[in-house]
Amino acid sequence: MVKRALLSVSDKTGITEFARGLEALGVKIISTGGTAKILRDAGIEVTDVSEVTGYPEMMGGRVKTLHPRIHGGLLCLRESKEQMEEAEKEDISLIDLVAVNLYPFEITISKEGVELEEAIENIDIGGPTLLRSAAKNYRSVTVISNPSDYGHVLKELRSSGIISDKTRANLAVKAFRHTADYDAAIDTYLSRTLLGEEVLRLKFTDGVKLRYGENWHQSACFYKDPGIEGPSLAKAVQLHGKELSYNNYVDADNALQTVKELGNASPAVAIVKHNNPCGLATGDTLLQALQAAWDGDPISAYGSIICTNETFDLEAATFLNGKFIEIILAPDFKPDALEYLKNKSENLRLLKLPELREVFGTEYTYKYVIGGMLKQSRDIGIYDKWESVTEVSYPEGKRTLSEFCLKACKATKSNAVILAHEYEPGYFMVLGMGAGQPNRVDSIRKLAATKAVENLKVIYEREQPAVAFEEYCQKILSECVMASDAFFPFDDSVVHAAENNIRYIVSPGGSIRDNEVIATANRLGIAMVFTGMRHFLH
Ligand code: 93A
Repeated sequence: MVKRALLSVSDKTGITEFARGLEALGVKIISTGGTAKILRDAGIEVTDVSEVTGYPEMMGGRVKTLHPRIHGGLLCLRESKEQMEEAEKEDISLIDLVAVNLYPFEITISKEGVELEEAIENIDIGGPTLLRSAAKNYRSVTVISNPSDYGHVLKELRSSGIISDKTRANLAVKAFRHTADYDAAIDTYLSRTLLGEEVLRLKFTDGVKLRYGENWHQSACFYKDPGIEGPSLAKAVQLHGKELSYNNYVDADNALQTVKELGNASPAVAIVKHNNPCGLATGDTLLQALQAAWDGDPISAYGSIICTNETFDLEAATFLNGKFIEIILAPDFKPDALEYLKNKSENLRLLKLPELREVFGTEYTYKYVIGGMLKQSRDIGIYDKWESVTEVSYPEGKRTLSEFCLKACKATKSNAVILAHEYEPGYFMVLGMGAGQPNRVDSIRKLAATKAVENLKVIYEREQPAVAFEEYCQKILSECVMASDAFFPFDDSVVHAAENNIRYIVSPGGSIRDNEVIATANRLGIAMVFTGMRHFLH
């Protein structure tokens, strides 16, 4: 039974309707100054808190509800005979429901040029105390800390005359979470303002238990960041397939970040395996981009995660016939494509992320190391400068291909070397990639170049051009751009590039042997650009 309710809110949204609903159910309403006035003006009968406490609101409003007649009425254990007698003796009436929302501290401090005094006056003391008293006694008291819960509470009261145990428990947890967040915001602000210290606060909720972690013997959870703006896996809607695994989250996030690098101008596709894009391409159509991305490494694409910035259509879905894919992440799916893919496999996860084409809402990335957390600004941008450093000057016509190649490099684990090709005017693909090698030379010599030749073989056999493979291969390699995520410490990478007929190289530069590297490029007739921006990724 709810007989008496205390309403004290800064955000007055919906409070009149709520109070009217309570009044109609015979609930007596107690309220603080501003809230009481609004309710009275709406014709609702209200008892002032000051009438209950016998004290006026004082200290400029800093003390309103902080009184035993209020907190005794909330905290009194109904099942304790002693406490009930004590309440009676002290003339304390029980309060069964509290609706409070707090002084807008976060809004206040987000205002430009806000003074410390104003921020401090917006630290609510009585409000959190009411919420905590009511939440502590949730077995008997209902606590509402957000106007969005008024409707549900009224509905329950109307239908059963009581608030269920489950609702009271839910609302109590919500209230404690709210006061915890509120205090965290105060801590962050005052640490910075009074002490000059930065406090890292990440707010994650809705933890989803995963079946296992990176391996079967590890346990794992995924926590959503409820405040995130723009595209995020936390917002993806799963349309089909079994639940995402730990590795799925990691790889799908890489796929998302990689595709985002390529913008929205034309259909782009990233194919990710083990946190590296093994295929990446743009195209005139989604199918074309998908085919070109697939050609980047048709073997590794087995069991991969595909992300695109384009609505997934039937043509692209049909291309995947007979191919094993873990996840497709897209802004949307055409109905016939969705139907086709659903029939393709029970397990294939289809994730729709309507926000996929929006900009990312976070400027930072975080990484846990044992006993600490690393925070850094995201790796935004691809180059600081565009400096042709060789005798053969770097052709302007290779700039967009080079930019694509650098974007692929950025998304690939270090040491990363990417070979990219403009396979059709204006459309690009990764032809070979070397990722995650402790030795940069291996990334080119043993991986990127070797993979490129292997991939070209597959394309050659499919397309059957009227030239010998060797000639076909050498021509394409001579048109490719090679990007390196960091400078060349020695000239050996350039030598290996030349051995593979690579004519264009992009690297950050900045090595103490830059001169040697440039001299070797000159000797081998290679055109090279220094970008001044390194893109390590670990
Ligand atoms: O200044 S307070 O920290 N002291 C109090 O005793 C107190 N009691 C309720 N702030 C207090 N409140 C807050 O007043 C509530 O949390 C609510 O945000 C606000 C409602 O005031 P009014 O009804 O006068 O608009």
